[in-house]
Amino acid sequence: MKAEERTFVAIKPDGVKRGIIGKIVQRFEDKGFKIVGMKLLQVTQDMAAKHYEEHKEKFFYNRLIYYITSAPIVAMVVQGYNAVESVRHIVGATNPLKADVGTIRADFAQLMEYNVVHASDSLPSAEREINIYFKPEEIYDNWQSMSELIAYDEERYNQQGL
Ligand code: 3AN
Repeated sequence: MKAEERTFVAIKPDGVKRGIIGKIVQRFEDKGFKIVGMKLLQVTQDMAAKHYEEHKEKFFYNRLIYYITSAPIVAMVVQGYNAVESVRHIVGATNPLKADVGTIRADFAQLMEYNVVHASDSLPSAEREINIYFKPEEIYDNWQSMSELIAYDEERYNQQGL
């Protein structure tokens, strides 16, 4: 069953400071995903608390809030088939040591506390997180990506009754 989804991805302060924004964005573009929202922004204390509310009681919570607000992030809305699960595959396990080679965290990160990217872990989380970082009018889906135009010609298949 083909399902187009939207997920939230953030290049965290360590990724921005290391100058690897382009390399990370490239991974999602290479996969054929459509980036329908993207901006550099400074996460406020309020946004950070909302984003990480599930970790409020964890021992690493204060460091997590400090880290995510320590420099700007690049926030993205990434759209495509099974985007939530697929993007998590590309990102890799939370602990870079356990992440599969070829994933962003395995290839670019050493420590769990500085693991370069965030990606939503479920469709409800994606919706919640997109709403923290984006207004509806900041998401642009009124254009066709190369994958939509050329590679995934669903319309033609449907026209032919295939
Ligand atoms: P993910 O980012 O893979 O969804 P979460 O949501 O469990 O992982 O954790 C959010 C962030 O909290 C991680 N990216 C990492 O920076 C930090 N974190 C998670 N678990 C730990 C831990 N055991 N020790 C230190 N930091 C952690």
